[in-house]
Amino acid sequence: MLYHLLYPLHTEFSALYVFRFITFRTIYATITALLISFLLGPWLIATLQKLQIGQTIRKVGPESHFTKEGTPTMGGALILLAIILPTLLWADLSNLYIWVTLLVTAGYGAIGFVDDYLKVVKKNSDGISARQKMFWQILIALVAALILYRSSGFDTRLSLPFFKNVHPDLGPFYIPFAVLVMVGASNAVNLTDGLDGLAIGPIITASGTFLLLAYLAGNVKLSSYLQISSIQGAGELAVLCGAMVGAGLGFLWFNSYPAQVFMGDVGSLSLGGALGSIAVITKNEVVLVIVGGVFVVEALSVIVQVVSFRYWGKRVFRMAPIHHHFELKGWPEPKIIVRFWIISIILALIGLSTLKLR
Ligand code: 57M
Repeated sequence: MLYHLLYPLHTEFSALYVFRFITFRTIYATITALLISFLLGPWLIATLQKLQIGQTIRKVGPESHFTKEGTPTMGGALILLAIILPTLLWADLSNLYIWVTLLVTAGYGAIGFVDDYLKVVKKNSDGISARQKMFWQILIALVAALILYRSSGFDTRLSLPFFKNVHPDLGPFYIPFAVLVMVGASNAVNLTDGLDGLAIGPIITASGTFLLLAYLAGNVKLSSYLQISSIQGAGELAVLCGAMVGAGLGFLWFNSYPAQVFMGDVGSLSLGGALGSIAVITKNEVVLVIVGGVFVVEALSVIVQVVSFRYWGKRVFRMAPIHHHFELKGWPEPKIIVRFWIISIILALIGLSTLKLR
């Protein structure tokens, strides 16, 4: 909004020319998101506590979690606000990619909100059924994928790190592929969100990485120098990624061990969906598997555990997702969290290195 209001005035006030720069608007979107989180965080936590919107802890889980009973949840609503508002303020709102990403983020947030609301407020322990959740996730991703597919100049060729000359053209199959990436990312982040700060840490590193990747993809000179897909308009997503970094850091302030608030499905589903859609738009779906490796491993640990238990009656991990395995091995919660963060930073660096390894 500010871009549309203030940039045109640069002919009279030359200082306003700065609003043209994505870098400037990205920095201020990050700061705005941080301010929103810091200003509203304490109020939100107090309100959630007053309304008794607290987490119920399942008794089958690690004992260390029993003390977390009643911790306010649905803090993801604040994350959403701290992403959407700064994006509306600082991004170029004529950019299609911004709206597609906001559609997936807010849409998945709405699914998560209804699920949390049913579980926590209405005390319906199952929330929305897994099947219904999947239906709405696929539907929203499908709408987003169709909009992208029909947009002018959308490239249906897959971009692969390490193989600069291999670009398999998926044609219309790009649509189900994009849906898979968005739905998969959303559910993987949801599974990861089981220890204080465990999901939001890697979300911050992944958003920061995609901030850079989006900026580079949108810059004609830099993308051609790096031999990556050049996507006109993708650079604007750096502003949204900046807001994600700010919102993530602001939330971590309150979610760090011992957490004062959990994000709930409203946070985890929407953040995963946001990352998935940004990866699709910037043609970094495979890079997302590396950068979001923590989420991938968490999801794989569940698949391996379920398959092995169902077919061989044996558990591979003491408990899945894998963070529970380490908890049951006796690792203190903060140690698991920080080690997973360290791994996510290493993976982000490897993901960035693929820019040169093509
Ligand atoms: C959500 N939710 C957390 C919080 C958070 C198929 C199966 C593997 C599914 C999986 C599952 O349901 N995962 C999705 C995980 C829950 O957190 C809430 O949920 C939101 C995210 N959606 O924001 O509102 C608990 O996680 C802890 N937590 C923190 N700090 C945080 O910042 O400590 C969350 C955020 C919270 C809190 O304790 O209550 C969750 O874990 O439930 N199911 C599981 O993960 C279960 N695993 C399982 O059943 N494993 C079996 C299967 C795979 C065969 C096995 O290994 O044998 C475990 N979940 C729990 N207890 N709670 C089992 C033990």
